[in-house]
Amino acid sequence: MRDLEVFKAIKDESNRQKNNIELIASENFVSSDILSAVGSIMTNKYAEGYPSKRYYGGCYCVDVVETLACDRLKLLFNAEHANVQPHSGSQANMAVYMTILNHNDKVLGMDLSAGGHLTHGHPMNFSGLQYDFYSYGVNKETEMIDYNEVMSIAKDVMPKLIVCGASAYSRAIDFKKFREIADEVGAYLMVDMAHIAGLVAAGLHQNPCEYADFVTSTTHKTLRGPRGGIILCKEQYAKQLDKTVFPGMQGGPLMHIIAAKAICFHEALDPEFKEYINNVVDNCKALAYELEKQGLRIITGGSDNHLILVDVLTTYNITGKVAEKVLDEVNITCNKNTIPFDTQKPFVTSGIRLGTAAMTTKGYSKEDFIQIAKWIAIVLKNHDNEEIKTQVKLEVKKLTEKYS
Ligand code: DSN
Repeated sequence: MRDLEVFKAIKDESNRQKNNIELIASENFVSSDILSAVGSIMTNKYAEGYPSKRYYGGCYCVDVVETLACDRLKLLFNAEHANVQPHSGSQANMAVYMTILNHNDKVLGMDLSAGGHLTHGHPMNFSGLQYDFYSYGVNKETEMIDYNEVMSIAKDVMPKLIVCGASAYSRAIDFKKFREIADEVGAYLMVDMAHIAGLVAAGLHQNPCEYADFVTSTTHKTLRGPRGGIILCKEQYAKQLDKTVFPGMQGGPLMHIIAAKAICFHEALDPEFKEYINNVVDNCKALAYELEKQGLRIITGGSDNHLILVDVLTTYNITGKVAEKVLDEVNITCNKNTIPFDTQKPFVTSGIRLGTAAMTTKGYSKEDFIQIAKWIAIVLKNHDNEEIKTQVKLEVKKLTEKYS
């Protein structure tokens, strides 16, 4: 019997994705080919092990997709070794830690409240529980990473591993400088490029594979693939890393997701992808510029990538939590986010995070993003005014219909 409740929720979510302006910086819309692979019969197959070294029979078809995925991924990022089996970005990070660290080893990562990720040492996450994490943040004036300060903290801590990469940082990260810092203190360097992987693939950001011992990422976000994780590393760590992922950490890989990852890398190798990422970045600059023109304070004063952080508390005296809710009321979806040196709790926050990857996939232009910035400003400024919100919601509907 068909599960009507679940299929109703899927239909409702499909309508939500059609009718809303999606500005969550970590989300995107996959191609129909990727969607077909995710929903394919590859999900039926067990394939513990690696291509041609499996613990199950009948793996000759899934071997083809996993080999294609690894080869394409290495080509995309000019990497020596690739593992496409991690189920998520968090598990990719966990696999690297388990490969090179022992319990309680010292690690230096970016503070979550300054833009880092949970798995970069948050005390409630496995990373902070298993390892002795220290953190660096951003400079109070510039709100950007201060590499001299990172060097100084690294020299004090003498970590075994330095983790860089972020979930809410709108500026380019200098991986070469991080390599210099890691070398100075004799640490491994891991880059979590989950947010900017698409920019790296398109050549719009320094390639961390040139500098880091390990590079992890998710395949959704700017890379525009299925939800999942990947790890790239130098050949010298390949054998140990593969062993950590399987049998160390995971059992059977998700072959339908690996098939979709292979398609994602194929799409990202196409010259059209570069054009897409160029548009993502241009659209983000246009969004930041117009929001600032409307009087909103943008963290760091702008963006080099696909996202911006907006300080709504200073500008309109509302919290990120309220801003997220009010924008949702007019069908603009974003997430509340802490800003550097935030005075509010993580579930409340002073800011919102906005990204341009998803709506650029739908074809939105700079002019559209300028219009969206105007709507955001007017709605936040008049967050109690039902008439204004109703009017903006109608205008949002016209725009989303134009692209559906
Ligand atoms: N870091 C989250 C985000 O950027 O939305 C995902 O793990």
